[in-house]
Amino acid sequence: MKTSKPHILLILSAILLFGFSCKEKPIEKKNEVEKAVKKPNIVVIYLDDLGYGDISSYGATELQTPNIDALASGGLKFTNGYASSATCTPSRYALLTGMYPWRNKDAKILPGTAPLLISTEQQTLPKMLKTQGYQTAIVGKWHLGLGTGMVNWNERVSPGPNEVGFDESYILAATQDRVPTVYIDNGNVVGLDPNDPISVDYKTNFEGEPTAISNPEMLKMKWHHGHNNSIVNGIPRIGFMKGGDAAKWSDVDMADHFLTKAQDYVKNHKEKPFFLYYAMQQPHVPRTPHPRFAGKSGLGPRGDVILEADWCIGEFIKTLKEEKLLENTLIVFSSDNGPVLNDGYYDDAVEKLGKHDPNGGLRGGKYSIFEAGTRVPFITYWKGKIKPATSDAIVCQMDLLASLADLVGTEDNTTDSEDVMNVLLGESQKGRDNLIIEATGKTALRHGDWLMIPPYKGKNFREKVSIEVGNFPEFQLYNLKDDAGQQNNLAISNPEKLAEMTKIFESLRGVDFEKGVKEVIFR
Ligand code: NG6
Ligand code: CA
Repeated sequence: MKTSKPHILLILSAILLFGFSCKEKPIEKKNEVEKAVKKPNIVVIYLDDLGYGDISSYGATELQTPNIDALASGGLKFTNGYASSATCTPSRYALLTGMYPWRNKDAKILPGTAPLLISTEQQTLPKMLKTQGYQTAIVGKWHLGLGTGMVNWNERVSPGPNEVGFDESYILAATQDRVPTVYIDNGNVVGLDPNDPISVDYKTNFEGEPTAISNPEMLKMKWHHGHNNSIVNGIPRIGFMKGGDAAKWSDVDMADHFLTKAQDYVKNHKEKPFFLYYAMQQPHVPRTPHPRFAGKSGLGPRGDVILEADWCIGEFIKTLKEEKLLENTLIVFSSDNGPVLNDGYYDDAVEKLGKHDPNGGLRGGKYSIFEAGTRVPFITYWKGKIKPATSDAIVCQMDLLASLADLVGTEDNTTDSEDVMNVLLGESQKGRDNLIIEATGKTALRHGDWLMIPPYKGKNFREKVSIEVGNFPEFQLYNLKDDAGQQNNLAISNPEKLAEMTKIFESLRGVDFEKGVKEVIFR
């Protein structure tokens, strides 16, 4: 979205360019200008399924996350920071493209064999930054599809992150619980032995390959629902995979592995500004803490991997400091969706929960249109630039594209992303007026302190994961300021507010309830 504020970097550039243009060697001088107007590095640290209440700076008492807390206490801690969706793929789609995921019917949890969801023609956050001289990279979880159909994992896999704006990519294709369980380095499976080619299928097993059903004795982790296909490292996964033995990742080393990649990236890209999307895999299932962290939280593996993630973040920040990059790096910390305890494995997340509340008092969880689905920890940190504070402004990860465009001296008018850069820097409290949130195809409207959920069919309680997803046959209206836990539906007692909210929702979603629309789903 358009910014009204002339940008400081632009002005500086103009002054410097004007000054230098009068002198003799314009080309050399232009390089000096670029150096003088140094753009900040940008790092997005993105966790997977971390809840609003999962870190101590957001109220957790049973878990201590000192490194994330240092970002929160030294930066801006948002209390109304949103992912666009209550599941991974749509959230990541919105983060990278600046588009509402419900505009794309395929933006739903993808299998490991899904084609690339982002069109190579589409605007993306890394593409925008590249036009402004940035080096761009992703390290970690992708989950936005790869290739155009049948992927041959034994050749370079493309299109993928490198074709939508990332100069460099080191990823896991989908999720830690989905095959193929291999790292992919700029499109190539890492450590692949050509004599042991990889085949992947999400429908049928390969003859003779063990699964959780045929060979339960091979399991080190038990499945609860789903997750009963191929077994890798004793962990049953979603999908079938054959071959690629030497290339298979070690689950317990994954956090260290991605950390090293992220550290190496910043060490080796100091000459020009960089954008690093560090997409960590914790605390998504399967939760596989390194033995250094196993048992450390007392809350079972889910708590342990949160401690592990916090440690990784501390190490990563140390590297930025050692490389003298911290003062010139904007860090955005968040999570792709809310928390879930049992997401398909028996791993003590429920049994050892104790007093820990991953939701931080919010209703619902992952998959839910209630607040815990999309309201997540959201922190901006920039040493010496952002003053420590808490902000209640409404911000969404989808807004990073337009906001960062503003920061680096350009603009984006082509997406749903709104420029809230001043809010992310703590210079304004005026975030978004309206935000549509999404959960498994269902949408709701946040407007000011209010949240309106239209009627939805289907069950409210998703039994397998024990989460209320928010489906009710009537309209729901909550005042989140007075009722963060969404206990009092005011739809009947406040018809004026409901009518106002319904109108905004209808105009943003392009529907008309009065014309007999019963349910607004996008796939
Ligand atoms: C679900 C999986 C769940 C998780 C989720 C994706 C089953 C039964 N459940 O389908 O375990 O992988 O997909 O999570 O298979 S997300 O954070 O990437 O959206
Ligand atoms: Ca997720």
